[in-house]
Amino acid sequence: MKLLGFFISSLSIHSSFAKGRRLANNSKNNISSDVNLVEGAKCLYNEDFEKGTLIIDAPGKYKLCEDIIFDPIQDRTLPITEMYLPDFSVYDEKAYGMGFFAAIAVSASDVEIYLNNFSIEQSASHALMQRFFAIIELANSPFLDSVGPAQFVGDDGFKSASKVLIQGPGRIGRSAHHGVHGNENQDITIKDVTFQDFEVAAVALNNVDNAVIQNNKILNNRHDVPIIGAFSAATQISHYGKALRDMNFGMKIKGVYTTAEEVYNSLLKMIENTYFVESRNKSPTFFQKRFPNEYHLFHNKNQVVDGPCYAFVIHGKGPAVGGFGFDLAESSKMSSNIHIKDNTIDNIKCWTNEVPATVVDGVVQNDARGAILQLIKSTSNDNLLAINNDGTYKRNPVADMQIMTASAIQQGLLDDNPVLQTVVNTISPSIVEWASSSNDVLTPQYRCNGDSMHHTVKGMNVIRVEDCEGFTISGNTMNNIENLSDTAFENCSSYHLGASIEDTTTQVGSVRGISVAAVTGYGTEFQSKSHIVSNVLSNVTGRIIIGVDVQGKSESCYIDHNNFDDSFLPRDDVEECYALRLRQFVDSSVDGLQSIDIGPNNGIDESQIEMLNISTDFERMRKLDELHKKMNIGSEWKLGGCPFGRR
Ligand SMILES: *[C@@H]1O[C@H](CO)[C@@H](O)[C@H](O)[C@H]1NC(C)=O
Ligand SMILES: *[C@@H]1O[C@H](CO)[C@@H](O)[C@H](O)[C@H]1NC(C)=O
Ligand SMILES: *[C@@H]1O[C@H](CO)[C@@H](O)[C@H](O)[C@H]1NC(C)=O
Ligand SMILES: *[C@@H]1O[C@H](CO)[C@@H](O)[C@H](O)[C@H]1NC(C)=O
Ligand SMILES: *[C@@H]1O[C@H](CO)[C@@H](O)[C@H](O)[C@H]1NC(C)=O
Ligand SMILES: *[C@@H]1O[C@H](CO)[C@@H](O)[C@H](O)[C@H]1NC(C)=O
Ligand SMILES: *[C@H]1O[C@@H](CO)[C@H](O)[C@@H](O)[C@@H]1NC(C)=O
Repeated sequence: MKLLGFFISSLSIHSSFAKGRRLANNSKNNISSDVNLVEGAKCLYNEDFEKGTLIIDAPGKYKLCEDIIFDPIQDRTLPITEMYLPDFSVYDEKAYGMGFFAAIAVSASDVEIYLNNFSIEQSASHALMQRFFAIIELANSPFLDSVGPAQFVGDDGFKSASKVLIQGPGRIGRSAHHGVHGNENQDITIKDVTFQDFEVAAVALNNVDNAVIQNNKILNNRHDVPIIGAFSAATQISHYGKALRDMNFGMKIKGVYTTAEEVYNSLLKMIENTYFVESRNKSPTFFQKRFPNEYHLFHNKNQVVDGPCYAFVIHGKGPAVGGFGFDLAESSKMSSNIHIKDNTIDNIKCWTNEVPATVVDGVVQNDARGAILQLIKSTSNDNLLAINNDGTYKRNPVADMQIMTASAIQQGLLDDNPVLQTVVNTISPSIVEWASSSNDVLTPQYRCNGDSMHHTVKGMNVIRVEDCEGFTISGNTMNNIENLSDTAFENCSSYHLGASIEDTTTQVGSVRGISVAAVTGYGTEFQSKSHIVSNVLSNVTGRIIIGVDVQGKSESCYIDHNNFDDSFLPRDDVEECYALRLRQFVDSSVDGLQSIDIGPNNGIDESQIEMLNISTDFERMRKLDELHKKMNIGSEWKLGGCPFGRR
């Protein structure tokens, strides 16, 4: 497998060399102000991305030499669900088993990428079909070993990038998840970049040491997302459907013998119809009229991602999918020395779409890829997806395929392999039996506070720093921040076990400008405090709004000169609004070494500071935190899927 990595790197370097000639002959590429910076850098063109992800696994300097649209169609004659599948003789089956997760994957040290005043983005079609994506992934895999919805780490092991510079001017555009994403990185600098049209976050780094995110400009997150998470579930499960079709699988569904081929064909048709609507730029009205079933299952009424939504996230080890941190983690699992400075963040709209998760014998029912078996939507009057009012199974091609796949796995008919892993499925035999029958009645129990993959819902957090020692968040402006979430689902029998329990009624979340949790100062002596200074938040929409939220047992932090412009108050839709929120158990005495110091220049009085007294919930809080940490270790993920789903 070592050879494979080498092969890919030589492939990418060769193609870049070939392009070098073009630069010399193209005076429009001679961007004068940058020429010194990018001297010796290899030009990147669309051609470098035709085969898929550009893998950078050796030190080097690169620059964009034209606007790049990542659209790696491999074979137009295949169904849309297979058009973009990587060539596994070139790309690692495990890392790329769920498709091209990045335009550029950097797994080396000393790499400089100059955007060179050009842009790089995912095509709208690829963004539709590949829902997990980063323009730049700072590793050879999007997840650590045994973490995530499948096993992504190949025989080469997980390799992360260090000493990476991503330098603007230039634009990092459309991405189904992140602009830049990484795990376990060191020395990452992202400067002067314009970010636009990312769905989850412009930058998300887990367990990073020494990062500078400075002077970047976020114009907006993506506001034309056509579909919700359920569409991703459809495309992912379709690959299992194809395998089941090829082995002539069939079973009773709702009392009638049904072949995998029939279900696969209907599912494919739905995906193709949705692709048609997106690729021809058809209106939602057209979508609804022409393809009502597809519209009912997949249409995104808010046109923004229906899950977690940030500008910048710094987190400890492991993916940021659980609740907010509480106790300080051990140093090796914390990010350190982070600077988020002088960024302009504008026009962020988020929709926390709570997906009620069916629970059987204490276990959340998710399919082989970790997507929830969705029986109902949390809101809207037409909310039944896979259950009828009388409690019988309601057919739809996505649920049918999830059920068939579960049944085949339970019968031992699907071997676990890197491209079609089976361990993640938790759909139980009793649910399969229910769906097979025409008149069995299910009285579902719904677990709330999770999204379509049962990630903990956390509301909106524009800048989130968590599990971190030593950070400066300064000089950032956040303007036009809008909450589009619905009210929380009411018929919950339990709540996500990884959720913050400070207030379950805020399960679809508050709007936080800056959230820090389980953070401390620089260095082990705590002599130098972390800083949250000179940030501006303005024009925020939401029911509960908090300018700066210091969560968990955070310590050693200085907060001053922040300006929360709440001149828009009072407003009917805003129920609670605080410039600053602290927990009573944190030490906020001025000048204490480990205290949270509130400076005199935040322009707020006591009425704008909320002190949460959650002492009575301490025990539960601690239990949750243990789960949170376990997840970060990664051992829980060996079971597959979201570890909380198992409890
Ligand atoms: C410059 O390169 C383009 C291809 O990028 C080619 O079509 C053109 O002929 C070249 N011009 C010269 C003067 O070499
Ligand atoms: C490119 O820029 C360099 C440095 O500014 C300049 O010397 C050179 O003439 C330029 N070349 C073209 C083709 O514009
Ligand atoms: C980048 O491009 C814009 C217009 O596309 C131009 O106004 C600007 O001067 C360029 N910046 C640099 C550094 O070349
Ligand atoms: C405030 O933000 C909302 C939504 O983001 C936007 O529609 C509105 O124009 C903004 N208002 C001002 C005064 O900028
Ligand atoms: C909640 O449960 C009640 C009683 O079972 C039912 O009448 C109501 O429709 C449910 N609401 C939703 C949103 O499912
Ligand atoms: C915090 O809440 C507990 C229990 O509700 C109460 O006993 C205690 O007095 C409260 N502390 C403060 C400072 O309000
Ligand atoms: C967004 O915030 C949530 C949680 O506070 C509320 O329940 C929603 O009603 C609110 N949505 C809108 C559109 O304001």
